[in-house]
Amino acid sequence: MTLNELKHANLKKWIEEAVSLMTPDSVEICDGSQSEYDRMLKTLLDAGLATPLNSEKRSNSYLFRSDPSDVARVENRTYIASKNKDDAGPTNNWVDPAELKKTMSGLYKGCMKGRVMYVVPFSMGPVGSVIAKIGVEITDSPYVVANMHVMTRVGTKVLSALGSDGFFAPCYHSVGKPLADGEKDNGKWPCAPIEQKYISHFPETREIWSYGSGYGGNALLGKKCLALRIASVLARDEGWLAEHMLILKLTNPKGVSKYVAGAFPSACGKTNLAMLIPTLPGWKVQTVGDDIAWMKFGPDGRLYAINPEAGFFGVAPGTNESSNQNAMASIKSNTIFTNCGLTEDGDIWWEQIGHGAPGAEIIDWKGQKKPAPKTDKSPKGEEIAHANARFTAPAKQCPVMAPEWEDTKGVPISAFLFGGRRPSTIPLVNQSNSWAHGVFMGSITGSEVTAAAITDQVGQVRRDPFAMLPFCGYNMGDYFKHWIKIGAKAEAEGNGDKLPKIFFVNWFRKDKNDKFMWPGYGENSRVLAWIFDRCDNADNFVETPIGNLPKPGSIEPPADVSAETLKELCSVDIEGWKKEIADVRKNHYPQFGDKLPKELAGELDAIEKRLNG
Ligand code: SAT
Ligand code: MN
Repeated sequence: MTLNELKHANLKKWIEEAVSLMTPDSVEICDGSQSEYDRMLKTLLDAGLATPLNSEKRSNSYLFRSDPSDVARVENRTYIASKNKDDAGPTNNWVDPAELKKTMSGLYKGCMKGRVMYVVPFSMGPVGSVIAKIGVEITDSPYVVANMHVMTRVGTKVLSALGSDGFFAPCYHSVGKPLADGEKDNGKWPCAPIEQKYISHFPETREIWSYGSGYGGNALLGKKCLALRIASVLARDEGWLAEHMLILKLTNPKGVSKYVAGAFPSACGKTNLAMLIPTLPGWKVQTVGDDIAWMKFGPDGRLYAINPEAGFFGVAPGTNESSNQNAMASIKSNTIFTNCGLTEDGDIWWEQIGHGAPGAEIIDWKGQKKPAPKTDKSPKGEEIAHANARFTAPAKQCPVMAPEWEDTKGVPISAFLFGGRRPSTIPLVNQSNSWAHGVFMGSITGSEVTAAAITDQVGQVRRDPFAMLPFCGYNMGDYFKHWIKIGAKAEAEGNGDKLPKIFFVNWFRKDKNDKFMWPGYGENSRVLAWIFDRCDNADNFVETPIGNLPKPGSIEPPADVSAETLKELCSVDIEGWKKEIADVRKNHYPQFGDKLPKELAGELDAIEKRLNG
């Protein structure tokens, strides 16, 4: 399709404006076909950016190596440019939208010289469903086009759904590396220096402007930018929820199923949990989504969730046949790998893949030859794969996708999980005693910082409310209020008992020797089973000052966990919690000022009183 054939006048006008600003050599409107995907990969091969993998091991799959400055989301270059600073709130970077547009227009001027401008119409959620949102991403990166093909629904079918005047979120993206006459990428990942990278959101106009990065959430604008930051604003305005949550289907030995949604910060094992293989006999987990959930109330008063994505952008290191067999099966073919190692026999490799690398040498994520590791570990600082190396794979390749994963009605959620990497204090599982208490739990979520974002805080515990700290498109205090309101609305309509039950989980407790106390992975099914029964009001809990914990004996310990360790994991560390609460009172809640809902201030007082009582 050509620009002139576009039926949507505003879309056409918006593209024309971008063309005159960015001056690409040509424009292509993406149709979403397999041949288009193949053409993108061919272009990337010709530019020396893609390495085809051994097709006997991984058919139709490619490896990319990014620039070392462009390996993860850049949180300090991510902006929420609402008209009022207060609407972005204390946890977002804010710049006046007019000023930011001026700066970025300067950068965008001529930025696509020597390149093709691809116009990517994409749908978050199944095309044409009432719940889906359409975006159009303009990009000069064929790598982004190929990834968008996997992660979203792309092409002509989206333009048809858009019609001549439908709403779309306009998304600009450029890698920020124009080419001089005759210049080619020649194997060098194009991007701009860090101080020129901008990942900007204009919530009032639903616009996204991204410049300078070609990596993951910085560049695949349907994901964190649209499906979380902009969608969270839409959800606030329209009374629904856009959350950083996996969605899984849990079936008990009697064949009864419930759906669970869980919020965990990036790189805390959402993909592993969503595809878990239970060690508990007779239980089954199937996947609906691994990263994002959009939820609305159904006519029956229950909250229904859809996964707006079509693929997985998963963390590679640590993924292996025992940690996540289903992810390993999902990435056997048609997969894009970024910043993994390359073995002598043309396959990918990463730390904790479960085996050493074959042959004598391996090529690391920076393109350097290294001795092939004999085990699946590398000394610190000498990793073969980057800690945030990723795979991009179609969801439909996952052997345990729930058949209803694309159902436009969504799936009814019975439980919400919140969690993070917490080496101390936080028990294995803890159920809130009310909706407001659950919102309180979500609001104080903390985690050790991972490599999913470029920051100097890796390893430290930081508060990451609802795992949304980097993804909330408005004032986090108002976001808490929105969650309180969702509960109040259900209560007012007599549907309070249909709200999902709320749990806080922690798979990452460590003992005094710095060893994990809980094996995690498939063994987490023991905790899921307890949660399942809790949703049916089973008598499997004890009330404590911090919430409902498992009654002794209600969770059978895994073979390598002693009864004593399990007891410790399921008890209240009163002194640790007093410190936790004092930290919330002193360092966390005050930043929200009078935006902090009184319900949460009340929960803080109440838990403090219970701990002291
Ligand atoms: O934002 S990304 O999609 O790059 C990855 C993440 O943070 O989960
Ligand atoms: Mn994520």
